[in-house]
Amino acid sequence: GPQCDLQGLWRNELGSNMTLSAPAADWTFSGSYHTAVAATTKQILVSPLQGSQQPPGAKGQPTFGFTVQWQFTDSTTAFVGQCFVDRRGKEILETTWLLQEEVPSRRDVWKATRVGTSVFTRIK
Ligand code: B9F
Repeated sequence: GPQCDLQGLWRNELGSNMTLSAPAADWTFSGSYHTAVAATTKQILVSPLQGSQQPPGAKGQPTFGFTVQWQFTDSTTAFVGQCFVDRRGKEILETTWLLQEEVPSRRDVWKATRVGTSVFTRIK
């Protein structure tokens, strides 16, 4: 079937946009993330991401992971997921994320991590 290509411009259900670069020879990639939501009064800044993927196998629907270092807050989000091609040949990224908030002390670690799922579709 058709291969799923991570490179390009993607949008999720929140309206967040990200661009992913072509993978390097070792299947690492970089990109940028523009979140549509932030739950903070701070101004949202486009933030860098770094990731890697499995080499596309026979099915061409590789798993991948990347982390985003937010440029406007002391927190990090890690995404893992898989790239799928549907019957119409449309590419979709099905992901799960962990958002780690910086907390003042170990006493607060219990509330430091949020989890969610996100679906990205290609816009370019
Ligand atoms: O909302 C995050 C944040 C961290 C500390 C103050 C604000 C930063 C942006 C995260 C964006 C997330 C969503 N956007 C998206 O596209 S990453 C997963 C979601 N998918 C207050 C304290 C901790 C969170 C909110 Fe904060």
